[in-house]
Amino acid sequence: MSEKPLVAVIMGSKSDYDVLLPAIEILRELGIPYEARVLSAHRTPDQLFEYVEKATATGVRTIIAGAGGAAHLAGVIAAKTLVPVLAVPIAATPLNGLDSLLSMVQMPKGIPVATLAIGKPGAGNAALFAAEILALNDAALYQRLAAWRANRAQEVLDAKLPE
Ligand code: RP5
Repeated sequence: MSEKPLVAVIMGSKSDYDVLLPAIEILRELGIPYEARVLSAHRTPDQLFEYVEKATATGVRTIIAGAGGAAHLAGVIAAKTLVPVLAVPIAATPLNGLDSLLSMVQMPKGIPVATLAIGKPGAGNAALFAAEILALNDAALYQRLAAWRANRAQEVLDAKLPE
């Protein structure tokens, strides 16, 4: 997107991309400028901090962080900024995302991380949550979000079951 990003989607590995795609798709659908990056808390900590500092200084207002395993990505990002951090646990190990979920949701008091569901549903909801945050100060986005939700309701009402 060419506009200045309002949301940063950060993933710990390129292998997380597929799971975070629903977040990216919803941001696109709602017309929210975003930027997606692969940055790891343990493999590229310096570059991660550098990016978070720069992104938040230049307009990013919500950060979505997806990672698997001992997922400290969202927590270390939250430690470096007051911009809200929405975490998406990813099933990347034999523990199927429970490891990542607990790592994200069990942040010690003082540094909050808002943790969504494991995997793609959580990724989609992270984007919707980011949209809700941004819509508090953006009436046009609020309308797009309301229309998006109304369409989902209509899909349920229009559902046809086999005879
Ligand atoms: C985490 O380890 C990443 O977020 C990813 O979910 C997991 C596996 O990473 P790769 O080995 O695929 O790079 O840091």
